[in-house]
Amino acid sequence: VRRVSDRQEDGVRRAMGVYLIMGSTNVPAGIDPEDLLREAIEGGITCFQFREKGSGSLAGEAKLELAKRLQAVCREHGIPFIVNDDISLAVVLKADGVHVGQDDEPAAEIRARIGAEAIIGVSAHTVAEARKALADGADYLGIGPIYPTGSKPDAKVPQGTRLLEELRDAGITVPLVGIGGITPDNASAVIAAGADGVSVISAITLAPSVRDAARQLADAAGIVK
Ligand code: TZP
Ligand code: MG
Repeated sequence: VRRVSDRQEDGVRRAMGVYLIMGSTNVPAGIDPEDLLREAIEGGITCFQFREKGSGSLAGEAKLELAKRLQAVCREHGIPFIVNDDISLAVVLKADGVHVGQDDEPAAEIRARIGAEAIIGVSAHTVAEARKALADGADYLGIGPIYPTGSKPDAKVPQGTRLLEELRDAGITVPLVGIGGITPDNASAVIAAGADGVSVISAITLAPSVRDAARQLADAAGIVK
């Protein structure tokens, strides 16, 4: 299996800490996604995923332009820029990685397109899905939804922190990030269950203070700067 090197795995694990996911539809009206991202970085996020998805989302040139702007901000600050689903976009932009779900291309095929150095994340909902993704060469797994989420209409039933615990009990040591309904109040439970970090949309994008929310999540996740 072709996976990132051990040295890179440390970087991936650290990047999972506070992993912001965002597309244009997650951003409140009147706010520039670039400004929101900058503020989240000031607050301490460690990774960013561009997820342009769902009704009202951008396509074509507008999607490409926004992706480039957000990637530039990430580069300025040394934050990994991961693209959700759109492998071609990731290749064109030379993104740091991609994140895919169970219905997307298998990681092994993605690896052939995106290159040996890129980070591949896969969403998994069962131990079997996790093992398959790892066998295919995934570098980290997204586990969830942990708690109920308002950000993904087709999300599966929330399963709490159980799968995280099961995966660690099964001896799986790869970087894991929890997702779904995670907030500064419940983030420490996700870490305690075995996650290396927390990924969030609304806890940051809809927060009264994006900076404070990111900082609180970083504290709860035990991020050491
Ligand atoms: N996958 C599982 S839950 C989810 C995704 C993309 C949405 C997470 O959004 P929020 O607002 O952090 O619950
Ligand atoms: Mg997908």
